[in-house]
Amino acid sequence: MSSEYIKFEGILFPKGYSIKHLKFCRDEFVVKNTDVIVVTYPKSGTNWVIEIISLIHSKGDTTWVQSIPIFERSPWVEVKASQPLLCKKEQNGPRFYSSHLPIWLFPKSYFQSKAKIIYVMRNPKDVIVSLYHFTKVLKWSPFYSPSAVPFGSWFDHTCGWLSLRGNENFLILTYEELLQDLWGNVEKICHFLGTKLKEEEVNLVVKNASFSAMKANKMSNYSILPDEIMDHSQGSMLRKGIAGDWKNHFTVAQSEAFDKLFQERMAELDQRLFPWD
Ligand code: PPS
Repeated sequence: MSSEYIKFEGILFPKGYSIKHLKFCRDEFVVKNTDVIVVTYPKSGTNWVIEIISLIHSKGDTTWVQSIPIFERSPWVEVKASQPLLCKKEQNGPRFYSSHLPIWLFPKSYFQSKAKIIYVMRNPKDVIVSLYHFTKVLKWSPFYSPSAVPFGSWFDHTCGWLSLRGNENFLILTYEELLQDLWGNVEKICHFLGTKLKEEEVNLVVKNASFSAMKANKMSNYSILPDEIMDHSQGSMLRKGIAGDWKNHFTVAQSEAFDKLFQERMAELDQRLFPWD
């Protein structure tokens, strides 16, 4: 496993990122009013929401999600390989892209735009479990320590982005609520995007964005990435797809220590923002 990584503005990034492209992204990338951006801390359900918005865009039809890789349908804006694609991307309707950046490294032009952001959160205990397993699969991941995780602290990331809550172009979703009520959340996303779908189209989106459908779709499950990037023998991007797997990994002491930290860092915020246990 590679231990290469870069640091930009004190934040750790895996291989595949560069300071030049992170700077371009923050200072020069031009966000358009019609853009739809999925923003997350890693392992929070990014690909799930990309699949959902792809399917909403195609009214539940699977042609697009089964023919174009998910990372081309919604490229990562901060990744060097994505930027030329996004800068020339002229598609019918909005541009879709994704980001794991903390708010202070995000394209500055966003803050003068009407672009729509969907911010997806997940129980940070499940985030770290998912990241732990994915680190074994993704050869670009360095070994992480508690003080050095990719994209910085979950607390800083979450508090930063939650400062935008209440803005009409900013929708907050949680992984746990998607699991509990995918139908209701697809409707919520349609409403946010201003897309009207018939009931049978919503049903198709729900069916085709399920864990099993995504796991079976080679354009969404990352199995097409070459062995230089992913060690497919170690697992897959779509691993378990459940809430609460942390209970199989954390000791009681680790869980209590984390809860204490969570209280210290998040006490000021409305706890209904965090619907997990
Ligand atoms: S990444 O690498 O940061 O972009 O990963 P991300 O997509 O944010 O998160 C990966 C986790 O999301 C789970 N996942 C899903 N869960 C339920 N249903 C669907 N359709 C789905 N698609 C992705 C995926 O399994 C990872 O979670 P874990 O806990 O590892 O299974």
